[in-house]
Amino acid sequence: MASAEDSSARGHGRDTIAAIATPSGRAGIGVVRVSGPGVAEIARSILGGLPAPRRAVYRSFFDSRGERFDRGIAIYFPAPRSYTGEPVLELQGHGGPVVMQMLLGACLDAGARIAHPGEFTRRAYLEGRLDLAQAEAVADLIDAASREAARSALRSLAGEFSTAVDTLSAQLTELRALTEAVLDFPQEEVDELHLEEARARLARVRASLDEVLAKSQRGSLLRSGIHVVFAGRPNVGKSSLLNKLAGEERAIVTPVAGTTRDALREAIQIDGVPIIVVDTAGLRESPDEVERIGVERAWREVARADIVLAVLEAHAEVGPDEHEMLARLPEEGVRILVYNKVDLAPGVPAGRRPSASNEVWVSAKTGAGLEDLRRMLLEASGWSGDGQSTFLARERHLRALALARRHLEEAALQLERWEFFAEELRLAHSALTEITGAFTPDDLLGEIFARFCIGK
Ligand SMILES: Nc1nc2c(ncn2[C@@H]2O[C@H](COP(=O)(O)OP(=O)(O)OP(=O)(O)O)[C@@H](O)[C@H]2O)c(=O)[nH]1
Ligand SMILES: [Mg+2]
Repeated sequence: MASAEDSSARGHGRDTIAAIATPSGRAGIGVVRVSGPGVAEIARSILGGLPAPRRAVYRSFFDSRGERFDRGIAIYFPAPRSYTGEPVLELQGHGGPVVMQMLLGACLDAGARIAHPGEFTRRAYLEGRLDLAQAEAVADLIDAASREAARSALRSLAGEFSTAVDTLSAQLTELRALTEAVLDFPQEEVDELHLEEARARLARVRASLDEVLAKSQRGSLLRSGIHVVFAGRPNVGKSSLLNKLAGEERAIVTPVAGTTRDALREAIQIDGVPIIVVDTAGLRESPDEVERIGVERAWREVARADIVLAVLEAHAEVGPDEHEMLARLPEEGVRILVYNKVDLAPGVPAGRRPSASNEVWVSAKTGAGLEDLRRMLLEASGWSGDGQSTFLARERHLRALALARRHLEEAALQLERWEFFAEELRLAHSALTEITGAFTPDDLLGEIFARFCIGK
């Protein structure tokens, strides 16, 4: 039956691409993936015929001279119900480099060409199987460096992020329709009612946009890792705390004040959330040149921290030196006061106090209170723990959302000048549509897909 499922009915004159989809090296199995109008021909050449749709069949693989070189599984996905939306053939052979090269070579001999990085997913996007944000989520899922990043990428792949953006976009469309209707009758006075409605709708869109942006900003931390920097006077136990959080003796710990010189960074995970913790030199005036450079570096690290852990001693007075240090910490960003060595302060309980939300009493020696500190780090980074409230946004998405937001702010100022108001709405709208790819310039597409691995 020559329906849409027919192998050659789709493809729009495109060529047929093939690539080894599994990593190079030796493995039990390796997969070559083929997509395009030539799939039927390639199946005939290698397998002796096209397998039944979506069934795993066990076949011998033949090269172009009719010589058998492997046996394996073949699966045929007719268009449009395939990854790319085109006819797709997956060939699973034995996963050695020579066998895989022969399998790929057989596909090329039968008319395919080697796929560019990301070309399968690019075709999926062009065929409407995925929108752009979803296509990016494919790469993000593959590249996920932590469990939470993977979960978040999967939600984007399932379309949650795109749906949020589409909803915003639909709200804007309605508001624009209202505005354009007014513009069509320029001679009439814009009545109060229209103005009120526009104002109310604009406020709603802005609130929704802020919500999406906040979720995206939190999620983007999953990609880069949250930057947590220890800061404090010498000898308070910064390096000891870093070792405890890392679960390893990474930093040198001694009773000598001024032990740490260079900033030391460690990538850790708390509940699957990636966090970069940075140990720094104890902050004090020092005649020693090496230490002085270390202290300068410490301040630089503090300046770019997402969260500063200001370490104090639980058993000692917070004196003028400590106050001076605290006063020098940056205003913006999150600050947590960590009173270490609580084991030396009799009668002082470890952990968090209900009354002091950004303070915690811990002991790097006994481990007391550290669980509370971990929780506070997750909370301070905006991580709710259920993983539901973030989008694994890319820089590109954040920029587009922020741009849309600026245009909506501008629109709010132009509310009584309809032409300008309408123009700002249009600009906000086009920024949003770039995210899912409704209006995305070709060069941007090229840039996005070029960063994929081959075979995806
Ligand atoms: N009793 C007790 N001693 C601790 C605790 N944490 C650290 N110490 C000790 O305090 C001393 C200094 O610890 P470090 O971790 O090197 O302190 P630091 O803040 O990194 O010091 P600098 O690198 O010199 O700035 C060491 O002798 C540690 O064993 C703690 O919770 N309790
Ligand atoms: Mg140290």
